[in-house]
Amino acid sequence: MSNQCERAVELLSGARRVVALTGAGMSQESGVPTFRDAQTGLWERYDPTELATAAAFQHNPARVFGWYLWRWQLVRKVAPHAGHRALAALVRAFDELVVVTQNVDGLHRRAGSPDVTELHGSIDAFRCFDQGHPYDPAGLESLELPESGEVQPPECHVCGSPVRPGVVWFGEFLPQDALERACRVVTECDALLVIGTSALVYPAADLPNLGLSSGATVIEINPQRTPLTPRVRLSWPASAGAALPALSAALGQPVAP
Ligand code: BV8
Repeated sequence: MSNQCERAVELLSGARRVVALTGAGMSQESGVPTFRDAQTGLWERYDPTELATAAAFQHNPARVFGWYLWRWQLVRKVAPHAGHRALAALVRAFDELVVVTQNVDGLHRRAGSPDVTELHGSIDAFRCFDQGHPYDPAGLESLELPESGEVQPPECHVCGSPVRPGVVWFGEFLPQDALERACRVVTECDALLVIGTSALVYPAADLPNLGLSSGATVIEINPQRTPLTPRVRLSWPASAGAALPALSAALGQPVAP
């Protein structure tokens, strides 16, 4: 068992309520590119923060919708990795383990985590731009993306406005209930695991500060340092896919690789 794993077990002993705050790095080992990674292929010339906005969608709906369709089709083909499954198993090691995720890929739910708060929505939930009417993407999963990657968004069956992904774009407010729940559970938790996030996107990046000021023991799992690293109780420089299965095994909840 690594020193960091031993230290994490020590720090978590006695913890009853735990929160796991996850970012794009949590899904990297499932094959979902993170935001910090250079965009792959078609998208390498774009900055994600310039595509993930309502203004970008209104300016070039086909490019933005094509990007999300490409990501949505990718996410449907990948699976949760052992780190996701370890987080789901760790629920049994504490009275409560809430996953608060910035990710929109749904992999925590698919891994079996029973209590997941999605701060930035879900790439699976399509709705129309003007009035938020839900849109069933059935049939889009097999749509071949053209060379350009640009796909004209379908029109809402109710009001005719263009269909957008059900995610929170930059400049948009987070779902009030999700943010309020995240703040509440972080304020009340004994320990906060911060996994696979660059801690640069707000207001999610404020949650670890809220945990620290509420007296939580904060453990960061990330191969890279982040602005949070100097202030956490334990910095565990490892991937989510390596650290979390080691931690769940050490806490008596082993998962298959
Ligand atoms: C808002 C959905 C109110 C879309 C996303 C202060 C307060 C409030 C707002 C702001 C503020 N300052 C600035 C803002 C504006 C903005 C913001 O934060 N900008 C940043 C760029 C500075 N915030 C907003 O606009 C938010 N809205 O506040 O509303 C408002 C309203 C109007 C006007 C003003 C304010 C909305 C933010 C949500 C945006 N939507 N996602 C989509 O997915 O397409 S954010 C998106 O990017 C992701 O969801 C994710 O949150 C973020 C990327 O961050 P990470 O998840 O951390 O991923 P990243 O790639 O950065 O890092 C990966 C990490 O993993 C790295 O550290 C790496 O080392 C590590 N890693 C890699 N591999 C592994 C690993 N770790 C473990 N294991 C591995 N294998």
